[in-house]
Amino acid sequence: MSPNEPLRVIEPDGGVNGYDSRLTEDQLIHCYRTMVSVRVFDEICLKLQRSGRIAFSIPNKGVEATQIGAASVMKTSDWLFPSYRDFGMALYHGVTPLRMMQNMFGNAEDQAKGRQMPVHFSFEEPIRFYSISSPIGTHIPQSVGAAYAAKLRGEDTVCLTSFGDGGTSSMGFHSGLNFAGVWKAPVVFLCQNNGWAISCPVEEQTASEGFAIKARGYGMPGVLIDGNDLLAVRKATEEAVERARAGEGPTLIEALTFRMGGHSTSDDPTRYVPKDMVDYWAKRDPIERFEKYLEGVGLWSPEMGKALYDEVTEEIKEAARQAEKISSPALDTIFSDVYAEMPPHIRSQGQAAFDLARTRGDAEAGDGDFPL
Ligand SMILES: Cc1ncc(C[n+]2csc(CCOP(=O)(O)OP(=O)(O)O)c2C)c(N)n1
Ligand SMILES: [Mg+2]
Repeated sequence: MSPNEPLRVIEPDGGVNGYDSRLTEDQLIHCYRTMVSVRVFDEICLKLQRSGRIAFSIPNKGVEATQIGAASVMKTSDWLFPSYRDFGMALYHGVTPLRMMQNMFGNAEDQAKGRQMPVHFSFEEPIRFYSISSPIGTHIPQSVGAAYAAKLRGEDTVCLTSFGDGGTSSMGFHSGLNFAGVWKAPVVFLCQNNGWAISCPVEEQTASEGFAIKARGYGMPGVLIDGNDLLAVRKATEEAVERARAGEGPTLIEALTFRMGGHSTSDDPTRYVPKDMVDYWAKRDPIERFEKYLEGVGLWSPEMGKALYDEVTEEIKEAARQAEKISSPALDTIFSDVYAEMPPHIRSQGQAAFDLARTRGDAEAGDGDFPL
């Protein structure tokens, strides 16, 4: 697909070719722990969905290094404009698995009060994690607007905007990159080329020789990297963020990776992904790659890996247990945060609906007069 060699830092044997990530030992372990957490969160969500306890989930197996490598460069004063396959970015910056599980169950503690689909997280802290939107590519121009606004205000804010190979076919991609190029908005565009847009292979997504090359048309650098190499992702993101902070404008990064699972829990990839492709990428697992690197610098052993996996599994299972116990949002919260001042006709229609729900007993009606 892309004829140019992607940027690589971690060699197959775990050695590193001349890049200093400046990550401390603790930070390296944190990157590793977060990648493992993403994978375990997926495994547990798949079981929760298959047993009918949550409605839906989106797997990240295979793309963990791209998410975590990029997130590791961002400051908490920056903005993340993620795709639905990016929750590892939030985990990296300290969002707890419990907060994420509240969303998966859509319960009363969920940041979005159960009004979003599972996996469509939004967090205001510890990092600004923009509400994930399902319509593909819509967040791209929004992130450019946010970045440009920050620039006008003289703030030192960079937006990291992540989307897939399929996202490059959206109108948002073209208008967003064009605007960012012209106005030198401080944005890093991270295209996660994971080979598929649901069942559409990347060869049918574009007639060009790849995605990084498209940057030229918008007057910005385009960089092709190995997305399963956490340090290569970090290096390319660092350079792009530096450019953005220096007022030099946006960069488009194309990270080559692979979606090792289905598109979502509603998908069966064995019906369309060739087996030899799955085997090829199984040998290039981003977590195993990073383990080799960590082992080479004396930070990893199979025993350490097993202990960390068990610890993370228990933490995420406990988060799921707790989130499952919390009740659904009260019915009357459907109007919270919608109006500064509730229009009278909405107020009376809402009250009538909630009174009906109370009489019928077929929905949780909350525990007070509407609106609370
Ligand atoms: C505008 C729009 N069109 C179609 C869809 C249906 N859809 C959901 S995910 C998806 C594939 C996106 O693929 P990609 O951008 O490569 O991201 P990936 O899922 O591979 O991470 C599609 C077509 C949608 N959500 N929004
Ligand atoms: Mg894709």
